Amino acid sequence: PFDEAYHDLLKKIMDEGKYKDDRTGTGTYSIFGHQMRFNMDDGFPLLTTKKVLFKMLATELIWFIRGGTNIRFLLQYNNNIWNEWAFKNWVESDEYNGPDMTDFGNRAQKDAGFKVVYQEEMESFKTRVLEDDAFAEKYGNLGNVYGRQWRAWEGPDSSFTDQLKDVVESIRSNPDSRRHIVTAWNPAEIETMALPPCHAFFQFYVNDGMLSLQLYQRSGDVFLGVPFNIASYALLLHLVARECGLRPHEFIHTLGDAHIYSNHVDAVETQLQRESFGAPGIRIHGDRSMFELDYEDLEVVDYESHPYIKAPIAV
Ligand code: DHF
Ligand code: TMP
Repeated sequence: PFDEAYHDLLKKIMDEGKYKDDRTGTGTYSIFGHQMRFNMDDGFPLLTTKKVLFKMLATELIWFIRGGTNIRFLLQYNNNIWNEWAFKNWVESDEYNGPDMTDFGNRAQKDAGFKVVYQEEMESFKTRVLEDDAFAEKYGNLGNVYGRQWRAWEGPDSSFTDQLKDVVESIRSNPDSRRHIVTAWNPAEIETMALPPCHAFFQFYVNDGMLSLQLYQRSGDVFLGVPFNIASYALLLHLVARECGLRPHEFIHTLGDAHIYSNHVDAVETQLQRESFGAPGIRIHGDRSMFELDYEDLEVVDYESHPYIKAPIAV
Protein backbone atom coordinates (compact mmCIF):
# COMPACT_ATOMS: atom_id res chain seq x y z
CA PRO A 1 0.00 0.00 0.00
CA PHE A 2 0.97 3.57 -0.66
CA ASP A 3 1.43 4.48 3.04
CA GLU A 4 4.39 2.12 3.03
CA ALA A 5 6.85 4.50 1.38
CA TYR A 6 6.10 7.08 4.04
CA HIS A 7 6.32 4.58 6.89
CA ASP A 8 9.65 3.36 5.52
CA LEU A 9 10.95 6.90 5.72
CA LEU A 10 9.74 7.31 9.31
CA LYS A 11 11.40 4.01 10.25
CA LYS A 12 14.63 4.88 8.49
CA ILE A 13 14.94 8.17 10.37
CA MET A 14 14.06 6.51 13.68
CA ASP A 15 16.71 3.82 13.05
CA GLU A 16 19.49 5.76 11.35
CA GLY A 17 18.75 9.44 11.96
CA LYS A 18 21.51 11.46 13.60
CA TYR A 19 20.65 14.05 16.18
CA LYS A 20 21.37 17.70 15.51
CA ASP A 21 20.22 21.05 16.77
CA ASP A 22 18.22 23.23 14.42
CA ARG A 23 17.14 26.81 13.80
CA THR A 24 13.97 26.46 15.90
CA GLY A 25 15.80 25.24 19.01
CA THR A 26 13.80 21.99 19.06
CA GLY A 27 16.40 19.48 17.83
CA THR A 28 15.85 16.84 15.14
CA TYR A 29 16.86 13.35 14.03
CA SER A 30 17.69 13.52 10.34
CA ILE A 31 18.98 11.81 7.26
CA PHE A 32 20.10 13.55 4.07
CA GLY A 33 18.80 12.53 0.66
CA HIS A 34 15.77 10.26 0.28
CA GLN A 35 13.32 9.47 -2.50
CA MET A 36 9.75 8.16 -2.46
CA ARG A 37 7.60 7.25 -5.48
CA PHE A 38 3.81 7.37 -5.52
CA ASN A 39 1.93 5.89 -8.47
CA MET A 40 -1.41 7.63 -8.98
CA ASP A 41 -2.92 4.31 -10.18
CA ASP A 42 -2.56 3.10 -6.57
CA GLY A 43 -4.93 5.85 -5.37
CA PHE A 44 -4.60 9.33 -3.98
CA PRO A 45 -1.70 9.49 -1.45
CA LEU A 46 -3.47 10.95 1.55
CA LEU A 47 -2.03 9.07 4.54
CA THR A 48 -4.42 6.72 6.26
CA THR A 49 -2.38 5.94 9.40
CA LYS A 50 -3.33 9.36 10.76
CA LYS A 51 -5.97 11.79 9.63
CA VAL A 52 -4.57 14.40 7.23
CA LEU A 53 -6.82 17.41 6.68
CA PHE A 54 -7.34 17.54 2.92
CA LYS A 55 -9.09 20.88 3.11
CA MET A 56 -5.96 22.48 4.54
CA LEU A 57 -3.59 21.28 1.85
CA ALA A 58 -6.11 21.82 -0.95
CA THR A 59 -6.88 25.43 -0.02
CA GLU A 60 -3.14 26.05 0.40
CA LEU A 61 -2.47 24.66 -3.11
CA ILE A 62 -5.28 26.79 -4.60
CA TRP A 63 -3.73 29.78 -2.85
CA PHE A 64 -0.33 29.01 -4.49
CA ILE A 65 -1.99 28.49 -7.89
CA ARG A 66 -3.71 31.86 -7.64
CA GLY A 67 -0.42 33.53 -6.80
CA GLY A 68 -1.44 34.29 -3.23
CA THR A 69 1.03 35.23 -0.50
CA ASN A 70 -1.38 36.66 2.07
CA ILE A 71 -2.75 34.44 4.83
CA ARG A 72 -6.14 36.22 4.65
CA PHE A 73 -7.16 33.83 1.86
CA LEU A 74 -6.33 30.83 4.07
CA LEU A 75 -8.08 32.31 7.11
CA GLN A 76 -11.25 32.70 5.05
CA TYR A 77 -11.24 28.89 4.84
CA ASN A 78 -10.41 28.64 8.52
CA ASN A 79 -6.99 27.36 7.49
CA ASN A 80 -4.43 28.23 10.15
CA ILE A 81 -1.33 26.48 8.85
CA TRP A 82 0.64 29.64 8.02
CA ASN A 83 -0.44 31.85 10.95
CA GLU A 84 2.70 31.58 13.05
CA TRP A 85 4.96 32.91 10.30
CA ALA A 86 2.83 35.99 9.63
CA PHE A 87 2.32 36.52 13.38
CA LYS A 88 6.08 36.46 13.87
CA ASN A 89 6.53 39.41 11.49
CA TRP A 90 3.80 41.28 13.35
CA VAL A 91 5.10 40.79 16.90
CA GLU A 92 8.64 41.63 15.81
CA SER A 93 7.51 44.88 14.16
CA ASP A 94 7.77 48.38 15.66
CA GLU A 95 3.99 48.76 15.56
CA TYR A 96 3.36 45.87 17.92
CA ASN A 97 3.05 46.94 21.56
CA GLY A 98 1.22 44.02 23.19
CA PRO A 99 2.72 41.50 25.62
CA ASP A 100 6.19 40.20 24.85
CA MET A 101 5.95 37.38 22.28
CA THR A 102 9.66 36.60 21.96
CA ASP A 103 10.15 32.91 21.04
CA PHE A 104 6.37 32.32 21.31
CA GLY A 105 6.49 28.88 19.66
CA ASN A 106 8.74 27.31 22.27
CA ARG A 107 7.35 29.25 25.22
CA ALA A 108 3.75 28.28 24.46
CA GLN A 109 4.77 24.62 24.75
CA LYS A 110 6.48 25.02 28.13
CA ASP A 111 4.51 27.71 29.93
CA ALA A 112 0.73 27.25 30.27
CA GLY A 113 0.22 30.80 31.50
CA PHE A 114 2.06 32.23 28.52
CA LYS A 115 0.11 29.95 26.18
CA VAL A 116 -3.16 31.62 27.19
CA VAL A 117 -1.75 35.10 26.51
CA TYR A 118 -0.26 33.94 23.21
CA GLN A 119 -3.54 32.39 22.05
CA GLU A 120 -5.40 35.62 22.83
CA GLU A 121 -2.87 37.65 20.84
CA MET A 122 -3.08 35.17 17.96
CA GLU A 123 -6.89 35.38 17.92
CA SER A 124 -6.88 39.16 17.75
CA PHE A 125 -4.18 39.03 15.06
CA LYS A 126 -6.35 36.70 12.94
CA THR A 127 -9.39 38.94 13.40
CA ARG A 128 -7.42 41.99 12.27
CA VAL A 129 -6.05 40.19 9.21
CA LEU A 130 -9.60 39.19 8.27
CA GLU A 131 -11.23 42.56 8.94
CA ASP A 132 -8.66 45.33 8.48
CA ASP A 133 -7.47 45.67 4.86
CA ALA A 134 -4.48 47.90 5.58
CA PHE A 135 -3.32 45.68 8.43
CA ALA A 136 -3.75 42.53 6.30
CA GLU A 137 -1.81 44.09 3.44
CA LYS A 138 1.14 44.63 5.73
CA TYR A 139 1.07 41.80 8.24
CA GLY A 140 -0.96 39.08 6.53
CA ASN A 141 1.65 38.98 3.81
CA LEU A 142 4.40 36.37 3.97
CA GLY A 143 6.61 38.10 1.39
CA ASN A 144 7.57 36.70 -1.99
CA VAL A 145 6.75 33.10 -1.13
CA TYR A 146 5.52 30.24 -3.35
CA GLY A 147 2.53 31.94 -5.02
CA ARG A 148 4.58 34.92 -6.04
CA GLN A 149 7.43 32.87 -7.49
CA TRP A 150 5.14 30.41 -9.30
CA ARG A 151 2.98 33.08 -10.96
CA ALA A 152 5.03 36.29 -11.03
CA TRP A 153 8.77 35.72 -10.77
CA GLU A 154 10.24 39.19 -11.11
CA GLY A 155 13.08 39.59 -13.58
CA PRO A 156 15.81 42.25 -13.49
CA ASP A 157 13.94 44.49 -15.97
CA SER A 158 10.67 44.37 -13.95
CA SER A 159 9.26 41.76 -16.30
CA PHE A 160 7.25 38.97 -14.73
CA THR A 161 7.40 35.28 -15.53
CA ASP A 162 4.32 33.15 -14.97
CA GLN A 163 6.16 29.87 -14.43
CA LEU A 164 3.01 27.83 -13.86
CA LYS A 165 1.21 28.98 -17.03
CA ASP A 166 4.45 28.61 -18.97
CA VAL A 167 5.04 25.06 -17.77
CA VAL A 168 1.48 24.02 -18.67
CA GLU A 169 2.01 25.53 -22.11
CA SER A 170 5.37 23.79 -22.59
CA ILE A 171 3.93 20.43 -21.51
CA ARG A 172 1.16 20.86 -24.08
CA SER A 173 3.23 22.12 -26.97
CA ASN A 174 6.52 20.33 -26.42
CA PRO A 175 5.88 17.29 -24.21
CA ASP A 176 9.31 15.74 -24.84
CA SER A 177 11.10 18.76 -23.39
CA ARG A 178 13.44 18.27 -20.44
CA ARG A 179 12.84 21.80 -19.27
CA HIS A 180 9.39 21.58 -17.67
CA ILE A 181 10.49 23.32 -14.49
CA VAL A 182 9.02 25.57 -11.81
CA THR A 183 11.26 26.96 -9.10
CA ALA A 184 10.25 28.78 -5.95
CA TRP A 185 13.89 29.09 -4.92
CA ASN A 186 14.69 32.68 -5.91
CA PRO A 187 17.99 33.49 -4.18
CA ALA A 188 17.66 37.25 -4.65
CA GLU A 189 14.33 37.29 -2.79
CA ILE A 190 14.94 34.79 0.02
CA GLU A 191 15.38 37.57 2.52
CA THR A 192 11.88 38.94 1.75
CA MET A 193 10.25 35.60 2.61
CA ALA A 194 8.76 34.65 5.98
CA LEU A 195 10.27 31.18 5.41
CA PRO A 196 12.59 30.21 2.53
CA PRO A 197 10.79 27.67 0.28
CA CYS A 198 10.93 24.10 1.59
CA HIS A 199 9.38 22.53 -1.50
CA ALA A 200 11.71 24.45 -3.70
CA PHE A 201 11.83 23.07 -7.24
CA PHE A 202 9.75 20.74 -9.42
CA GLN A 203 9.86 19.21 -12.88
CA PHE A 204 7.35 17.43 -15.11
CA TYR A 205 8.01 14.52 -17.46
CA VAL A 206 5.75 13.23 -20.24
CA ASN A 207 5.85 9.79 -21.78
CA ASP A 208 3.21 7.76 -23.59
CA GLY A 209 0.37 10.12 -22.65
CA MET A 210 1.30 10.04 -18.98
CA LEU A 211 2.54 12.88 -16.83
CA SER A 212 4.91 12.58 -13.87
CA LEU A 213 6.12 15.19 -11.41
CA GLN A 214 9.28 15.21 -9.34
CA LEU A 215 9.74 17.59 -6.43
CA TYR A 216 12.96 18.57 -4.73
CA GLN A 217 12.22 19.47 -1.11
CA ARG A 218 15.29 20.89 0.63
CA SER A 219 13.89 20.43 4.15
CA GLY A 220 11.11 18.12 5.34
CA ASP A 221 9.39 18.01 8.72
CA VAL A 222 8.52 14.38 8.13
CA PHE A 223 5.78 14.04 10.73
CA LEU A 224 3.86 17.33 10.18
CA GLY A 225 4.79 18.91 6.88
CA VAL A 226 5.62 15.98 4.60
CA PRO A 227 2.15 14.30 4.66
CA PHE A 228 0.78 17.65 3.42
CA ASN A 229 3.51 18.01 0.81
CA ILE A 230 2.89 14.52 -0.63
CA ALA A 231 -0.85 15.04 -1.02
CA SER A 232 -0.43 18.60 -2.24
CA TYR A 233 1.96 17.71 -5.07
CA ALA A 234 -0.09 14.64 -5.98
CA LEU A 235 -3.07 16.98 -6.32
CA LEU A 236 -1.00 19.39 -8.41
CA LEU A 237 -0.02 16.47 -10.65
CA HIS A 238 -3.71 15.59 -11.12
CA LEU A 239 -4.59 19.20 -11.92
CA VAL A 240 -1.80 19.75 -14.44
CA ALA A 241 -2.47 16.37 -16.10
CA ARG A 242 -6.15 17.27 -16.47
CA GLU A 243 -5.20 20.70 -17.84
CA CYS A 244 -2.97 19.05 -20.46
CA GLY A 245 -5.15 16.08 -21.38
CA LEU A 246 -2.66 13.58 -19.93
CA ARG A 247 -2.96 10.77 -17.41
CA PRO A 248 -1.36 11.40 -14.02
CA HIS A 249 1.35 8.83 -13.44
CA GLU A 250 4.02 9.15 -10.73
CA PHE A 251 4.76 11.70 -8.06
CA ILE A 252 8.43 11.39 -7.11
CA HIS A 253 9.33 13.06 -3.86
CA THR A 254 13.01 13.81 -3.34
CA LEU A 255 14.01 15.12 0.05
CA GLY A 256 17.20 16.84 1.21
CA ASP A 257 17.27 17.18 5.01
CA ALA A 258 14.52 14.77 6.09
CA HIS A 259 13.97 15.15 9.83
CA ILE A 260 11.81 14.14 12.75
CA TYR A 261 11.62 16.78 15.46
CA SER A 262 12.61 15.48 18.90
CA ASN A 263 9.14 16.37 20.23
CA HIS A 264 7.44 14.27 17.51
CA VAL A 265 9.10 10.97 18.42
CA ASP A 266 6.19 9.68 20.56
CA ALA A 267 3.67 10.63 17.88
CA VAL A 268 5.76 8.81 15.25
CA GLU A 269 5.88 5.67 17.41
CA THR A 270 2.10 5.75 17.74
CA GLN A 271 1.68 6.11 14.00
CA LEU A 272 4.15 3.32 13.18
CA GLN A 273 2.02 0.84 15.15
CA ARG A 274 -0.97 1.44 12.89
CA GLU A 275 -2.01 -0.62 9.86
CA SER A 276 -2.94 1.28 6.71
CA PHE A 277 -6.37 1.34 5.12
CA GLY A 278 -6.89 1.31 1.36
CA ALA A 279 -6.04 4.53 -0.46
CA PRO A 280 -8.75 7.11 -1.14
CA GLY A 281 -9.53 8.59 -4.55
CA ILE A 282 -9.64 12.17 -5.80
CA ARG A 283 -12.39 13.78 -7.91
CA ILE A 284 -12.09 17.09 -9.72
CA HIS A 285 -15.59 18.27 -10.58
CA GLY A 286 -16.70 20.58 -13.37
CA ASP A 287 -14.63 21.74 -16.30
CA ARG A 288 -13.02 24.86 -14.94
CA SER A 289 -9.32 25.34 -15.63
CA MET A 290 -6.92 24.71 -12.74
CA PHE A 291 -6.29 28.45 -12.67
CA GLU A 292 -9.95 29.16 -11.84
CA LEU A 293 -10.57 26.17 -9.61
CA ASP A 294 -12.23 26.49 -6.19
CA TYR A 295 -11.89 24.25 -3.20
CA GLU A 296 -15.53 23.20 -3.71
CA ASP A 297 -14.56 21.60 -7.06
CA LEU A 298 -12.35 19.07 -5.26
CA GLU A 299 -13.43 15.96 -3.44
CA VAL A 300 -11.61 13.12 -1.76
CA VAL A 301 -13.63 9.91 -1.85
CA ASP A 302 -13.44 6.76 0.26
CA TYR A 303 -11.00 8.24 2.76
CA GLU A 304 -10.80 6.00 5.78
CA SER A 305 -8.09 6.86 8.31
CA HIS A 306 -6.88 6.33 11.83
CA PRO A 307 -7.47 9.28 14.19
CA TYR A 308 -5.64 12.56 14.01
CA ILE A 309 -2.35 12.74 16.00
CA LYS A 310 -1.65 16.13 17.47
CA ALA A 311 1.94 17.39 17.61
CA PRO A 312 3.53 20.80 18.21
CA ILE A 313 4.93 22.69 15.22
CA ALA A 314 8.44 24.16 15.43
CA VAL A 315 8.45 27.87 14.59
N1 DHF B 1 7.44 24.65 9.95
C1 DHF B 1 7.72 23.43 10.45
N2 DHF B 1 8.57 23.29 11.47
N3 DHF B 1 7.17 22.31 9.94
C2 DHF B 1 6.28 22.38 8.92
O1 DHF B 1 5.77 21.34 8.46
C3 DHF B 1 5.93 23.65 8.40
N4 DHF B 1 5.02 23.77 7.40
C4 DHF B 1 4.59 24.95 7.01
C5 DHF B 1 5.20 26.18 7.49
N5 DHF B 1 6.23 26.00 8.47
C6 DHF B 1 6.54 24.78 8.94
C7 DHF B 1 3.44 25.05 6.06
N6 DHF B 1 2.69 23.81 6.02
C8 DHF B 1 0.83 22.15 9.38
C9 DHF B 1 0.95 21.42 8.20
C10 DHF B 1 1.56 21.97 7.10
C11 DHF B 1 2.06 23.27 7.16
C12 DHF B 1 1.95 23.99 8.35
C13 DHF B 1 1.35 23.44 9.44
C14 DHF B 1 0.15 21.61 10.58
O2 DHF B 1 0.22 22.18 11.65
N7 DHF B 1 -0.54 20.50 10.47
C15 DHF B 1 -1.19 19.88 11.59
C16 DHF B 1 -2.48 20.58 11.97
C17 DHF B 1 -3.33 21.06 10.86
C18 DHF B 1 -4.54 21.84 11.38
O3 DHF B 1 -5.12 21.44 12.41
O4 DHF B 1 -4.92 22.83 10.78
C19 DHF B 1 -1.41 18.41 11.28
O5 DHF B 1 -1.57 17.64 12.23
O6 DHF B 1 -1.40 18.02 10.12
P1 TMP C 1 14.03 25.51 7.78
O1 TMP C 1 13.76 26.70 6.89
O2 TMP C 1 14.97 25.84 8.90
O3 TMP C 1 14.42 24.30 7.00
O4 TMP C 1 12.65 25.18 8.53
C1 TMP C 1 11.50 24.89 7.83
C2 TMP C 1 10.76 23.77 8.53
O5 TMP C 1 9.48 23.62 7.94
C3 TMP C 1 11.42 22.42 8.36
O6 TMP C 1 11.16 21.62 9.52
C4 TMP C 1 10.69 21.82 7.17
C5 TMP C 1 9.30 22.33 7.38
N1 TMP C 1 8.41 22.42 6.21
C6 TMP C 1 7.95 21.27 5.61
O7 TMP C 1 8.31 20.14 5.97
N2 TMP C 1 7.08 21.39 4.57
C7 TMP C 1 6.64 22.59 4.13
O8 TMP C 1 5.84 22.64 3.18
C8 TMP C 1 7.11 23.77 4.77
C9 TMP C 1 6.66 25.11 4.31
C10 TMP C 1 7.98 23.64 5.79
